[in-house]
Amino acid sequence: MPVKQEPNIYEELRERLRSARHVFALTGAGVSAESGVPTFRGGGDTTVWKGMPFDVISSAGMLARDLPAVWEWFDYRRGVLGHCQPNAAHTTLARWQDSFPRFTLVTQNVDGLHAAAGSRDVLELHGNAWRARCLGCGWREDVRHLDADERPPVCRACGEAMRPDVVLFGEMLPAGVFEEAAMRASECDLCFVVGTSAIVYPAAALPAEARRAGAYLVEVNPEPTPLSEICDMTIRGLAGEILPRLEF
Ligand code: BJW
Repeated sequence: MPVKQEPNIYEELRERLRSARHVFALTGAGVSAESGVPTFRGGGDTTVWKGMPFDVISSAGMLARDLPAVWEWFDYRRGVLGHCQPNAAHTTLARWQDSFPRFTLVTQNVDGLHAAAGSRDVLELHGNAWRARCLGCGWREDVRHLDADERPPVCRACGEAMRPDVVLFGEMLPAGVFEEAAMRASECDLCFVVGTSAIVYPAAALPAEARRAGAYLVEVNPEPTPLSEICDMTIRGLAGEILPRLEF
């Protein structure tokens, strides 16, 4: 199917937004890029830290081998995130939550910027870098409440080591979150896919599920992705510039 990218797409999309009953949005690292958060896969390269590609350090295997190194990586990441503010894409999506009979926001991001922009009930598929989780009893705690010199931190509930509460490669997603997202994807009539390379599963399966169920699928990304082919409309541009133009 030919993808649309003409000047009048904005008016067509505003019309679709005006009549939508359930808008569903899946976001990825690109939605936070204009806030200064590095993406994972950009310009043909992948993020590398201390000589390790991110998919090595952000993996279940690395967690098992070297938990302090994983903490060091996430301490570094939170050091960057601490200087980042939500951008116009985050604030537009936050406004949308009260603009439709139903709205669902699903993110792969662990940066917490959707909530910082005012979005409620965000389905965080890959967890949150600002939370720690006990390896023993599952107790969760805001990292900012933990001793920054203790790596790994020790759980106040049971004394076991804690880990960043994120989903690493080779790990299962939090129980129920993907299932909830998939159910909502199958119930939406307008689906936005914003700032994701759409290669990490199972998240990348959600837009196809929405389309299978009859939703109109829109991608906002400066680059093509494996999903572009099945989209009804692709808008090649930056999320922080495109989404505010869709105010209806
Ligand atoms: C802009 C922009 C701007 C730039 N505006 N856009 C099926 C087939 C093959 C493999 C698998 C499969 N099912 C599962 C797997 C294995 C694996 C997987 O998917 N691998 C693929 C890479 C092949 N999946 C998993 O392991 C998942 N677990 C799982 O499936 O459990 C069951 C299982 C267990 C064991 C074995 C098998 C199955 C878990 C995945 C967890 C992903 N975790 C990470 C790290 C989180 C922690 C951390 O932050 O370090 O999540 S990986 C990383 O990728 C991160 C992201 O959330 C995720 C997605 O990346 P995203 O958001 O798309 O970012 P980028 O950087 O890739 O793309 C940015 C995009 O933005 C680009 O397109 C730019 O163009 C665009 N952009 N500026 C708009 N201003």
